[in-house]
Amino acid sequence: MKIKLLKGDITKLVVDGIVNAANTSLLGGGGVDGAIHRAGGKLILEDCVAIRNRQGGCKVGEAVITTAGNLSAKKVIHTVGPRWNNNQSNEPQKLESCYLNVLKLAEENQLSSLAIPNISTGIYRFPKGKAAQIAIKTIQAHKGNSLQEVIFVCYDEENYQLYQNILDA
Ligand code: AR6
Repeated sequence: MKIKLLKGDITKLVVDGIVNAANTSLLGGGGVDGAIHRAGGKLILEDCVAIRNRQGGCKVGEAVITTAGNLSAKKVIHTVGPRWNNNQSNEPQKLESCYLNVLKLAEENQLSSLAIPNISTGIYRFPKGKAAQIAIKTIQAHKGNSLQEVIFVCYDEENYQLYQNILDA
């Protein structure tokens, strides 16, 4: 499985799957979540509402999958990252669990390429360096079956530099 690094807007990518940093309500929000719902249109929200009605949203560390609506992708995988709480609420384990559950859904749905944003490092304020280590370690440990390519998509320069340094090392 190839791992790539890109800087930019994840909603513009042509890939099988786009990962969203959602919240437990699955009803949208700011940051990358807002951008994905705006660009993907109402079909994504409709799927999210159906999942809510079935199972009552999505817990921290878990993931759900929906259509990608108007995006140039087949699916969106929504995962809910932990809100940083001074490392007092198992945030690293919860973030790792996000990546593991995203990979599981990607494989189950036979996706071959996946774009992932820097989950929890915006509004949820998880320290970026620590989050990058967890993201890269968890993705690198995965033996791709359907998955041939994972693209880390950084929106801000700080995350991009952190990812580049770890991936180059
Ligand atoms: N493409 C790629 N990355 C982006 C984009 C984009 N278009 N926009 C922002 N980012 P955040 P969180 C980056 O805040 O910290 C929402 O309201 C951003 O620079 O989107 O997990 C949800 O509904 C940052 O590095 O997600 C939740 O309530 C990364 O995406 C809450 O925010 C994640 O930042 C989740 O907070």
